[in-house]
Amino acid sequence: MRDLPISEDAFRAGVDMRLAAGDGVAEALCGAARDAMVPLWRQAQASGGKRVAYLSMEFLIGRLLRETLRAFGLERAASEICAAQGTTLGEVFEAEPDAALGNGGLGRLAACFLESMATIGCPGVGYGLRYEHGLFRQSLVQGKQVEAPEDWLRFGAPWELNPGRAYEVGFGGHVTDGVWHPGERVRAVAHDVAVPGEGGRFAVILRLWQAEALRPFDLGRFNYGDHVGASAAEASARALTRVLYPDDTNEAGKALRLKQEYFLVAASLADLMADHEGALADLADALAVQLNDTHPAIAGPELIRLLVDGWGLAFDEAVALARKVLAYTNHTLLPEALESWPEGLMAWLLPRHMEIIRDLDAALPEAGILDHGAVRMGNLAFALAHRVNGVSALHTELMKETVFAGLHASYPERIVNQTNGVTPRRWIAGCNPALAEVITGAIGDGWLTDLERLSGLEPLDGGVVDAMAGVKRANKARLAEWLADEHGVPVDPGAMFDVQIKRIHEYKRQHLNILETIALWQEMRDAPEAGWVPRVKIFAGKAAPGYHFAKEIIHLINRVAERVNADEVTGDLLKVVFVPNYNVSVAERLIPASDLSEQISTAGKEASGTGNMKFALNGAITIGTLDGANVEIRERVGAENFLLFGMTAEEVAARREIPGHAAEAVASEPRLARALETLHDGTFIDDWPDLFAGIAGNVAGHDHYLVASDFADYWRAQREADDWYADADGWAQKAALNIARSGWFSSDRTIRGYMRDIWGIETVSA
Ligand code: GL7
Repeated sequence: MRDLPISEDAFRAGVDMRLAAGDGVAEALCGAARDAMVPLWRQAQASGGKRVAYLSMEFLIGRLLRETLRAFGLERAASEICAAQGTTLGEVFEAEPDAALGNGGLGRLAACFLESMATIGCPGVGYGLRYEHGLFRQSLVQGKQVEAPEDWLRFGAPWELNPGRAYEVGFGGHVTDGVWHPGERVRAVAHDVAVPGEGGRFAVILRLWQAEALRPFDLGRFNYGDHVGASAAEASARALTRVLYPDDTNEAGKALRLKQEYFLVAASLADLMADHEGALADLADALAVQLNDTHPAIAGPELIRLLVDGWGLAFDEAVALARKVLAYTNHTLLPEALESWPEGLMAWLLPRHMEIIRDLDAALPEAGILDHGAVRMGNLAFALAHRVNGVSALHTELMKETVFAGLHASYPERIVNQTNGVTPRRWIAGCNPALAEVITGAIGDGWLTDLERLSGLEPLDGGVVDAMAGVKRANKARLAEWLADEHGVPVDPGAMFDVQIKRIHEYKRQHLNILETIALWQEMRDAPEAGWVPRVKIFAGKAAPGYHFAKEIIHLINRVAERVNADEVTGDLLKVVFVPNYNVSVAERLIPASDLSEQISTAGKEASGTGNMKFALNGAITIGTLDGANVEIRERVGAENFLLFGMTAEEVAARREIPGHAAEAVASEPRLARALETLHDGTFIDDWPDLFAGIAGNVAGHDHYLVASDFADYWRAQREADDWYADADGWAQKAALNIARSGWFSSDRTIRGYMRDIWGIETVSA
């Protein structure tokens, strides 16, 4: 085994130098840690064998300092440096802005994947966009979501390395005799962030493209007196990578978004082809390109264009070669999220690609690429991939039966499953170090890079279960303090912490949760002495700015919180908290302190979920439907350690066909009917009693997401949760079993699956 690229001494010297140069402590630590990675960065760039390029419009990386220091074993040295400077490492960690270059699960998965690749030694590179503004900052004004731009670069970019690579990317223009003459060109400039793996022996590069003008400043125009216009080209180019589209699963079919997608793809493929040294025929032996959802699906036509127009391959040969290189991951079945671009827009922005797409459609009529004047990106991605994967067992089966039924019939070998995973470095060791210590005490080192070793916690030792319960108590006490100090809500740390944190979306059914909360509050008020198990209901999540219904749900939760938290009758029996500005760092704070994990989507809608895995690994018990990876979590942790409720995907489909299903469900469930009343009788907002009537009308009316039909069973499961929690030892046992049996949900396992089944790549030893 090679020595680490940095010793504690070298690190300290690096920090000293930067402090002497006037950097702050945080900048000095980041800078020295980054410089420590330069050898790994060089090594990762020089990879000789086959490698994978992971193309994604989103990488939700979060903070990097804590993870980097841990990977290199530099935490102790860093703490000492902080102490000498009169601060603490914790404070410095808190000062780092979250890099939120993603919306939610899809982007966070991409970040976990890079870290896992670096840990297990999978040669690869991530390609994304360097959005100046990541996902918006959410604040609450009178309970309503207000968006402000997030500025993660406000302190500069201490993690970036400059590879000195740039490519021209064209748009628009025309095609003459098969040659594309773009009407507009911009430059894509690379900014690298090295993601180190555990032990700091290997790193994966995340290469983020920023758009710049070819000629940033027009001196002629300036001299002529047009002082603003002189910089117009720069402003227009910069707009390309200015903001992340803040939509989660709803696609906004905007030209700028398509431009962003092509910009990512064109720059990344140009970079990869520039690095390809062998014969063209060997391309697929040197390179695998993974498309993270359809967002980079224009990579298919772009690669064919490069091969045909640039390298002179015949169209059929180019298609075959492109397909050997490309693979596509589908992350959602929601119809509104399946990208499709009008042919007119595609032809205007990318005329040569549109020709190629038409040729593909003619050559592969069974693929259904063109449909009613639109390019269906899922079908295009499928047609040009040698493997198409879903992200949980259930989701993959549903893909075969629904969106891709026709394509699956034509290409039965193509669809495979790779159930998602999460990196245990960040999601156990980083965010819950005390739990990691208990685990190491029980089963020794090594589990962080071989998570299935968690099964060695069984048979459970009473002392270990108690220690885990103690860690949970301490985490909850710390969270309670933070909720009181930062958010002004005092809560009882002994209460059950019941947590739903994720994007706000009808299919994720935060409204089911808040309606159950209202019903619970009502029953508690009716009989406050009835021996209730105290609860703290915690919510967090952002709504897409244009998603009105999701924003109403946020508003409702906050209004309920205001009323319930001030209620002296229920007092500490029930508190409701909406934590603003949910991001990776907030998740890292909440998950280790959670008892109950809410995974309550309408069955068939959540492709996988990854939060569900993080909670189980931190000893929370799931209350959930048979949806996405919940199914596999339940199989592994055991039905007796999982609070199941609700209809199956099949039952959901059947139920929807029954006219009046919601009204019937409401009529047969007085608790729900009574809770719905409060949405238009002024209970939560007396000067505008009808404000939430829209939500009530939806649930009792059309109710596409079957909130009403699943309510009674959800209530039942929640009361079962109360009973379980009342038995503290029994709960601690179940929580410990969730930890011991969730080792399979490491993203290391997922990446090994991609390497074996999709990429055909072997690990390298550093
Ligand atoms: C998502 C799915 O909704 C989510 O269930 C899944 O865990 C994640 C990663 O595979 O991908 N698909 C999607 O479009 N977004 C997701 O989070 C935004």
